[in-house]
This record gives sequence, structure tokens and C-alpha cells, in this order.
Amino acid sequence: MQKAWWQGKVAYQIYPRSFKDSNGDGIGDLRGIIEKLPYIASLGVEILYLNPIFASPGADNGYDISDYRKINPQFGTLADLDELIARAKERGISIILDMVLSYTSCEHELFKRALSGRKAPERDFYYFVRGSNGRTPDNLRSFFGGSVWERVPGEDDLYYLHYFTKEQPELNWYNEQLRQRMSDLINWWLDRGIAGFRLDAIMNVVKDRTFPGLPPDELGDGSCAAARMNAKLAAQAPSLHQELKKHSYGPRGAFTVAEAFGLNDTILDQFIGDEGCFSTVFDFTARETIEKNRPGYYAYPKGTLKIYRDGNFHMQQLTSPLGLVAPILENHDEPRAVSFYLDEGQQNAQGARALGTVFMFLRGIPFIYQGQELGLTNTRFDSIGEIDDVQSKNEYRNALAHGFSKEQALAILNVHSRDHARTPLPWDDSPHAGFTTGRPWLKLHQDAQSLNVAAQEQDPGSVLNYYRALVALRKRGAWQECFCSGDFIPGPTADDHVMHYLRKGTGKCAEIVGNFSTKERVFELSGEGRILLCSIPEARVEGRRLTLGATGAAVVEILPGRSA
Ligand code: TEU
Ligand code: CA
Repeated sequence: MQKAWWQGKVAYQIYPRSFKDSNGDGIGDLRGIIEKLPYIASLGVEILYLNPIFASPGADNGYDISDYRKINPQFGTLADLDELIARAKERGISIILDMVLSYTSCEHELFKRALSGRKAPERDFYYFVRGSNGRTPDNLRSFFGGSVWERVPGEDDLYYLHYFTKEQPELNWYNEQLRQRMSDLINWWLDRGIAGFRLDAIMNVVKDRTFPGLPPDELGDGSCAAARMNAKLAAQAPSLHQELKKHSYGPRGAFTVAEAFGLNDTILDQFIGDEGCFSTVFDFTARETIEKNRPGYYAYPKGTLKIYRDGNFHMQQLTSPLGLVAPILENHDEPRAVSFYLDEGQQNAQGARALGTVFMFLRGIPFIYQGQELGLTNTRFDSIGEIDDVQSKNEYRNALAHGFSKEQALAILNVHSRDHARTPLPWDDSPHAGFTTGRPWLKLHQDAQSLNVAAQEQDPGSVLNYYRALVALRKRGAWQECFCSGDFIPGPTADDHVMHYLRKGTGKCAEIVGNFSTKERVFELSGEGRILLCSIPEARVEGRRLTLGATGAAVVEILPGRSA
């Protein structure tokens, strides 16, 4: 693999609405991010990924974009973004934006023109399809529930396609002119100093344009999840993305990370590596295990360490010969990892440190999600009125429709809602946790008064300071190469409460061991070692044995020449 500028770096994801509000309107913004750049830099991260900040009516928190060259005034101006790019650069941080190219907002100029008449050239940029006798063209179901088809007002039996809210019409990637416009757009942003992109929902761009539908799935209402169609057509995706790469981010050396759900093992080699469509792809294997063949939150199991471990181990091994994956513990679409993957007694700072350790040394480009570095847990939502997220609201209705009581439906959201990741970041113990001087757009975490950045800055043993040590170790000298692209070798997996793996680079070798059981455990190492970092004081190495206390993790260097 050739060495690219982004290799060896650690990335940080910001959900701008919830990061820091600079002007008291209760919504985080670009000036808030600029203000907190010293904090971001202090983490040691060098790539900053921002969720969508483009002009948007807000049907799905900015994922419905009406103008891809304008900044949503809620977040600031283009000048603010230019300043953020420049100031971040001074600190060695590159900015990447969320490119949502599989659909636009229905308020986008192109969709408005497409709606305006059958002859409009923009009509073919989207999918307009006739139904028959009042029936939709097929039975596919949107990711947010309900049909993927919406009636075109004023026309009989004519529908447009949307995979998420009805305000997000799908774009027709088979139209060459449209693909040209997308390349131009990406190049326009690269010219402004953007270093790359997170590419949204890239598996959704494939379509069977005869719209045959699929056999009904587990939901039981005759519909079938659109995601199933993506899985069926997945082999078509690489060529569409290859072309975009060729005309835009490829020749410019930009960093791209794809949100690719339903990546199957046979096409992965076309997505990553030197010849792949993207620099890297997020690892959603654990997430997919939760969601697989289940029609909604009400049917999802809670996560476990085993699910997290097995998903990552699978993807680590699969990607190692091909390129780099992007491991995550959290993002804006998932609950907080400490609450989700850990057992009840471990959903605390100690659990957060241990989980952070086994995550941070996975192979690839790790992405830390805002608040993860504080060990934030899920927020307690006391009523459905406290929930903002469109998907969560739909899942609440879905649970009610499947016979759950209101209390049960709310309890389901308290495990699975995306809003757990979206509550404002707690900065200090002032009103609204220093996030805003106004009224925060979403409720604050119940522990924000004590669980916040300022409190953790003061405490050398905090999750925050521990995360800084994790990132620093990952980037230290020859370890950087070892941890980014060195070999990944899974350890024993017989115990569901253990996550143990080995990383081996040129001249460097380390074992990462997490003990998530309730007892002290002894682990056999592959050679004599010494501890580089551990999440609890109860950790020692004697010869080839590591003794590790409960809910603890350690990074052990295997000394050269001393391995078995
Ligand atoms: O997500 C697209 C997407 O594929 C996810 O909804 C995915 O199905 C889900 O996370 C699986 O758990 C993007 C954004 O990340 C998300 O926030 C948006 O809501 C979505 O697009 C639609 O706009
Ligand atoms: Ca604001």
C-alpha cells in the first residue's frame, strides 16, 4: 500500500448542532467549533469530520440538503468555514465534510425543476415512476418506515422515490450529467481547502430501474426494507463510485470515508486499498449484527462486548490484505457505546476507559465521536416529547403498532435512540453545561453537571485524559505504523467478556487485552512483555503472563526477541 497523507492519523467526529453554541440560539455552530479548536487539538486528532452543515430545511437534521454550496445560517457562513479550515490547518487538523449525494432535499433547485414538468431535463435526475390503480410502483419500505414512494401532487398515479423521509428524494446515479455535476461539486469544495469527505449512504445509489419490489419481510405488512434491495444490487455500486473518484477526489488525493451499509465480503476489495473507490469505509459490522433481519428497534437486542468484538475481528481480518477500515465505537446514528455494549455494572468511567483501549488499537483509521472521550453514557429520556430524532419517533410508533405500551416504547428508545449521541456536549457546570447561554435544542445529559469537559480536565485519571494518552500512544514513533497498518491477529475468543488481539508492525509488536468480566483474570501473552498503557492500576506482567483486574484493559509491548 502506498503511504497517503492521512495514514496513521486519528479522526474526530463532530455533530455541529450539539458541539458548542457561540451565539445563544441553542444550536451548536461553526464559531463554536472554532472556539473549541484548542480542545480538539489537545486530543491529538488530526482529521475532523463534520456532519452536514449545508443549507437545509431540516427534515432530518441537515441530511436533507437544499444547496450544497451554501452553509446553513444556523451554523454560520462560508467565511466561518473558511476560517475554521485555516485555523484548523495551523494546528495540523484537516477538515472533512459529510457529502450526501444519494438524495437531495425536496427544496433543492433541481428537484423543484424536476417537479415542474415531464419535459424538464432535471426529471431524470430523480426517480419518477407510475403506479397502477392507486398502487405504488413497488413494496419497498423506507429506512424511516412507510413506503419509499410519495405521490407527486397534482398528478394521477405518479410517484417519486425516497429512501428516508419524503423530503429526501433519491438521486438517479445512472444519469451521466448528474454524476458530472457531483464531481464538479466535490472539486469546488476541494478548491476551498476541504481535505476530504464522509460519503453518505453509498450503497443506496444502486437501483433496479424496473422496480420489481421484493418478497415481504419480517415486519409483516407486505413491505420489504429498501436495504434488502441494496444488498441484492451491491455489485453495481463500485463502478458508479469509481467514476466519481476518477473525476474528483481521486486525482486530488483527498481522504474519503464511506458510510457503506451492507458491504459484503465479495465487493470489499473494490472499496478500499490503492485502487478502491474510497480511502476507507466505516466498520458497521457490529451495528449490522444488531439490525440484521429485524424490522425495527423493538426487535433489536441490546449490544454486548461479544457483538462488538466479533464484528470488529471479522472486518479487521477481512480488510487487512486489502486496505484500511475505519473502526468506530459510536457515531451520530447510534446510542452511546458504554451503555450499549457494556454490562450494567460497567457503564461508567472505568468501563469507558477499558472500551476505549480495545477500540483505539484496531487496525485502520479510528474515528472518535464527540463525547466518547468523556465516557458519556445514554441520556435518560423521560417522555417521547424529549425526543427530536425523526427515526426514533417513527420507531416509537412502530413499537406501539406492534403491541408495546407507551412505557415500553419509551424504554426501547432509551436503549436504541440516535438522540443519545445527539444531546449537547457538556463543557462545564454552568447553566446548560456551558453548551449554550440560551435554550439547548435537545435536552442535556442528566449528569452534565458533573460529567463534563472542565471537570475531567482537572482530573488526571479522567476518561478524557486517558483518551489523550490512547491517541498519543497510537501516534508514538514506530508505533504509528504498527497500529495503523501492521498485522492484526485475533486472540482467543472463548470468553465473551474478553477482547484480546495482537498487532505487529516492522520491529514493533503489542497485545491489547480487555477484561470485561467481573473477576481478575490471567492472560497468556505471546512473549515477554511490558505494559505501555493500562486503564486500571490492577495490571501487571510477569514473564509471559498478564494479570488484569475486572473491567480493565492493557496495552502490552511484546519485547523483541522474547516472543515464543
Ligand atoms: O444514514 C444513512 C443510513 O444508511 C443510516 O440511516 C443507516 O441505515 C442507519 O444508521 C443504520 O443504523 C445517513 C445519516 O448518517 C443519518 O443520520 C441520516 O438520518 C440518514 O442518512 C438519512 O438522511
Ligand atoms: Ca448557535
